[in-house]
Amino acid sequence: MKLSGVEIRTVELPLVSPFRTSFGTETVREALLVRVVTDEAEGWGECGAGTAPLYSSEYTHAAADVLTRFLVPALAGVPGLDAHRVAPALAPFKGHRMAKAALETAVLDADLRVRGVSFGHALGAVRETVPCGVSVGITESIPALLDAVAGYLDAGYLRIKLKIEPGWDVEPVRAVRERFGDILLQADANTAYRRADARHLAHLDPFDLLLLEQPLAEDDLIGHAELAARLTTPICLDESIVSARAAADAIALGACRVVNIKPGRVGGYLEARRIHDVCAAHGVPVWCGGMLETGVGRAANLALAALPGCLLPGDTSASDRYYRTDITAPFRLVDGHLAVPTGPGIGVTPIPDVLEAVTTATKWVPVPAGCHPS
Ligand code: OSB
Ligand code: MG
Repeated sequence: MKLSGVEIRTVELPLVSPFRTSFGTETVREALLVRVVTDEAEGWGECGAGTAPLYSSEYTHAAADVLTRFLVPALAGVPGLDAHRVAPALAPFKGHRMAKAALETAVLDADLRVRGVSFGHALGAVRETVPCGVSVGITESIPALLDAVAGYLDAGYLRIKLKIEPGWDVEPVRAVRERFGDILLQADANTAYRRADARHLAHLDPFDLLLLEQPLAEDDLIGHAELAARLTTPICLDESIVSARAAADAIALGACRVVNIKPGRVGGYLEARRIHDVCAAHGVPVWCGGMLETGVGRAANLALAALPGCLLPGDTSASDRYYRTDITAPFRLVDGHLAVPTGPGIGVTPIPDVLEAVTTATKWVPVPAGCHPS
């Protein structure tokens, strides 16, 4: 494939309800969409970064900037460009994994469209539909939380994840467990606790959570290992797992028994697949996380969620859990499951009118033909 340029588009989609976590409240999802244009096909990718660097160091404007100045130009002249050549070409640039992931995904999408192969097939998916969970934000009161959870269970979600933080942890977990009984339930702290909170977090143990996600800082694998030894609730890592090596380290240290895989956080679907494989080799179950993606990101995440080692329901919720109008044909929950797209590439494309309506900025970054033969 010969790359002629990359369009970097900022979109803003209002969320159907505010999403509050320990790191802030989102009412609008600001996302970057990357469209690569090649001589053979176009491809799409979505950047998981949010408006502010609160989940990780990345944020939308920085992602757009690094893509424009460094990442897209680095693909000029890569001979025989395909998705496998993207990460090596971008490796000199430190960090910015979500920006890199969006670009690699778009190249992979274009490549697979040319070859008529779906993302699921390319990654090794073994399921046509995937079981879905939902991530429930912090609410203003326990009754409001119980109402929200009841609505999601009525909609068919098979697993509930509660966002927690100091002051909103044991009581909401207890209330949901007591009201809804034997549901699949887990909690996500997004790094809100310290090592010294181990005794407090042990109060979650009686509630049979599937897992406790990322209680401590991103760089605190030892702290997670110490905490894991003091809790019966399995620790799952999200923010800490930035690569297959990080996953191998976390497993070797006993820092987690479960891994949340987000392709953006780890630099793309190829690294996500490697993490899946490392975890599978160690008997560590994984599941596909989410970053409030539009249909573009969701489509690719569903392919990942269909891998054999994804043994727990993911944060791969239906379009209407996030948006009144998604930018692709909406993903609908059927018996708690979403269908894995089967068309070439990610299997979906943005609906032009909807896309235009939510676009707040567009930038075209031309890629000059390189000097290498391809
Ligand atoms: O920690 O998993 C997280 C959303 C934004 C940033 C971080 C996280 C989340 C979620 C929602 O939990 C997942 C989703 O439904 O997309
Ligand atoms: Mg998380």
